[in-house]
Amino acid sequence: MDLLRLVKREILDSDACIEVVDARCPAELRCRKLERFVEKLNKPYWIVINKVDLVPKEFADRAKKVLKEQSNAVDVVHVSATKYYGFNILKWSLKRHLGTEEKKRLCVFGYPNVGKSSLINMLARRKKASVAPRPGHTRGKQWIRITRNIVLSDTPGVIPPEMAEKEWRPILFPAEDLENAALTLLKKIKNAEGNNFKEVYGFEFEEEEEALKEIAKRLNFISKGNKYDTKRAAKRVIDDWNRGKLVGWWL
Ligand SMILES: Nc1nc2c(ncn2[C@@H]2O[C@H](COP(=O)(O)OP(=O)(O)OP(=O)(O)O)[C@@H](O)[C@H]2O)c(=O)[nH]1
Ligand SMILES: [Mg+2]
Repeated sequence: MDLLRLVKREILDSDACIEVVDARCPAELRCRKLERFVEKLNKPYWIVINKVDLVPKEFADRAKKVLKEQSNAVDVVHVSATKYYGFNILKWSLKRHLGTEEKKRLCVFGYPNVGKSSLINMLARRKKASVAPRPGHTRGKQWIRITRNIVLSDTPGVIPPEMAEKEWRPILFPAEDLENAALTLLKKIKNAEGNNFKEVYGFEFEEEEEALKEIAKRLNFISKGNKYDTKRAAKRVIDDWNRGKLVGWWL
């Protein structure tokens, strides 16, 4: 499955694009290479900072300012797709720049788990795109009308994890080395501007490997030979991050 080819095809098929990023790490999980691809095609794009409900407002505001300065996006908008926050602001912004007459096709792209399907559902105002599907399930593409003249592709472009910085790949590929993924994520969270690690797991940590062992101990994850099951703990950490229970924020 060539995800890059698919996401590029989505972009080529559209008049404008929305790049979705996760509010917890908005700069690390944007894809400059694809932004440049869109720019070369002379198509306007928006950056949507999704999951803003998970971070302090001050941080979300700063992230928006930074992304506005450092990208050629038409606009950068705060959204919480699952809480229906930001819906009108995004729609107004799209209408202001795309007009209200000529028919425009819009596509959504972003790394796995940033909330592309949730955003499409919010914009469609009904359950259309299935949330948390595995990429690649086949279904005829549909265009969803979001304003009188703007239609949205119901098939988001998934940016291949290989396009992300190397350390992110195992985190974005759920099947890859989970322990390595969790250790990388914990390191990022430890050095983040803020995090809720203690709230979630009940202790603070200095060293990531010790943290995984402590999580296994506290959750009573024991493997054969009476050892702490750090693999299971790693899976829990990645799941908690993906579900938005574990939060850290950094630019
Ligand atoms: N807290 C919070 N969680 C969100 C928000 N948007 C999406 N999520 C959650 O993030 C997870 C991923 O959302 P999806 O919409 O499936 O993300 P996706 O980008 O389509 O993911 P893939 O299809 O795997 O590429 C789900 O658990 C959602 O409930 C949001 O605004 N706030
Ligand atoms: Mg999806």
